[in-house]
Amino acid sequence: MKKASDIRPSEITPSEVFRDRRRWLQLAAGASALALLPRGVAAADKFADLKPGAYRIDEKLTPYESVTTYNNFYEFGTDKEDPAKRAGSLRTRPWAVVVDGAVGKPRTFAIEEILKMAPLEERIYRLRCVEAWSMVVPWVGFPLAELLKRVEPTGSAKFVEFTTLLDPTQMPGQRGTVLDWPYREGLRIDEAMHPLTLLTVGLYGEVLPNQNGAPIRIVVPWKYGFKSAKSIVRIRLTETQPETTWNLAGPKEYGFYSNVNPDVDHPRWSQAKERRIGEFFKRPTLPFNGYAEQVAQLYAGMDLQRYF
Ligand SMILES: Nc1nc2c(c(=O)[nH]1)N[C@H]1C(S)=C(S)[C@@H](COP(=O)(O)O)O[C@H]1N2
Ligand SMILES: [Mo]
Repeated sequence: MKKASDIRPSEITPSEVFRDRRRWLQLAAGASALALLPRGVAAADKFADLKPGAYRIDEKLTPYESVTTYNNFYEFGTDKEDPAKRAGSLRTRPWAVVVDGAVGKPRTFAIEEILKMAPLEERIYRLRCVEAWSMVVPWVGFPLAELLKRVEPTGSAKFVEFTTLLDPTQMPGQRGTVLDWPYREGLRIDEAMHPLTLLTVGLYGEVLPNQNGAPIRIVVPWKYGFKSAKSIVRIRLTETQPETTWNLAGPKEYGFYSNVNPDVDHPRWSQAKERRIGEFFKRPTLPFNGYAEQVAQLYAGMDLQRYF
């Protein structure tokens, strides 16, 4: 690892600059600023030796404070502020992820094994919520494909299902019926194997705060945010298209594919524009959230109005 004094200014990434500023603000403001930090995020939770990953967009990062206090995580309530306030009850150790279904070598991975499975990289992705707001987040993780390869998917594996932890004692929102718990999402196998699909364990160089889906979540940057399931405990490969929570909740509003598409409106609002958190004017939404060059080929010949 490099010492701080060895790093030339040109090597310092925006997130490092931001973290330094935040550290300084904490020192300046003392305990009151520290109280804003999600529980469990301390100096020891920083990742050492993070490499800038292959995919990094050159747009202003959404501030750490917004990324960690404006969240959708219905297991902790439906208001954007609820997860940051209430997700402290989630216990992220011990944690394991079952990977099974249509695979040659089904396995349960302890979170510690996953953290050492492949080099962790920092990737700066757009996140576009179906509610027509967006963020730019420096995630930490590695391609989901790395993990899937280890369990040897069979020839009949066509889809991948992700399941969030089910435990109403830790996740108070699960005591209500706002969604059909546990939260489930799914991808086609080629989408899951695509190098952009990130198995995510951190953001801003630190372990994921609970409200962002600790200790492990998926991030699929060309799809609406709800496809990116948080705090997952199971990854199952299937032969048929899995049921998904939001599609069950509103099949006319939330399709299985849910690729970001400015030409297919939500029945109750337009998807043509989005508000970047922290900005006043809306900006146009890009097909596949700006990742068309990388992923449009996956959908060649498909009617994207029908398969929305
Ligand atoms: N288990 C679970 N995963 C979830 C959600 C949820 O409510 N529960 N919300 C989704 C939605 S709608 C979005 S926009 C993103 C938000 O991720 P973030 O809070 O890290 O920005 O998480 C997604 N993953
Ligand atoms: Mo979302």
